[in-house]
Amino acid sequence: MPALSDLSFRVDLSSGTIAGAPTMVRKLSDLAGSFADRRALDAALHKGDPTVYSVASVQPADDAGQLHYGLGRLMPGKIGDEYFLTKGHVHRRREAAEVYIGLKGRGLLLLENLETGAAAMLELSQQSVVYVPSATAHRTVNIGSEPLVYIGVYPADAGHDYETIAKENFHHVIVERNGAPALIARKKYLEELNRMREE
Ligand code: PAN
Ligand code: ZN
Repeated sequence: MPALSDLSFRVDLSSGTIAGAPTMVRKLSDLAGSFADRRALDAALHKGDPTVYSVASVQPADDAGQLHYGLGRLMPGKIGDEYFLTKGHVHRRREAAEVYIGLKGRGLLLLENLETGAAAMLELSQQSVVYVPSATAHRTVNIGSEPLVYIGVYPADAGHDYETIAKENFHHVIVERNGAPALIARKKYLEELNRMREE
């Protein structure tokens, strides 16, 4: 654990960085398995491979009882009708919860409880805080026109399980419908896409 005097960090909301903290970047090509509309994704990748989001992580100590946090910065954009999103995960230690604090921009958190199948989209913007309970997969989406910036605080021993999500993806998508975000079952959305393309 660093000295008490070294535990304050300055966050830069415009760059999404924290002085002294490592930043991880995910590009569109890293999210190939995340978006529903493969054709729209291929078309976008043909034009380039932009950064979709970054996370600057502060991890002062790793033992149980400690906390880690990440400053996320998610760019605005869409693949087909689906808003730019994070990969999403469930915590490896299923009981580990998380608190998301919105700092800038307009976003939503997609939550899916792995045990009950319940799903919801919750506001994540400048004046909202979202509690992510145990055993709940979470993915951030940007529904605005500027970068969405937020902090997620989670137990140091939570761990990130991306494999469970990679296997089946989230069962819902957040897509733009009549100019507003809508939560739709992935299966239904894919059926709609196929039907539209057959016509
Ligand atoms: C967040 C996420 C961040 C990026 O700090 O790590 O939003 O999303 P992915 O980790 O799914 O790529 C968090 O939930 N940490 O536990
Ligand atoms: Zn998390």
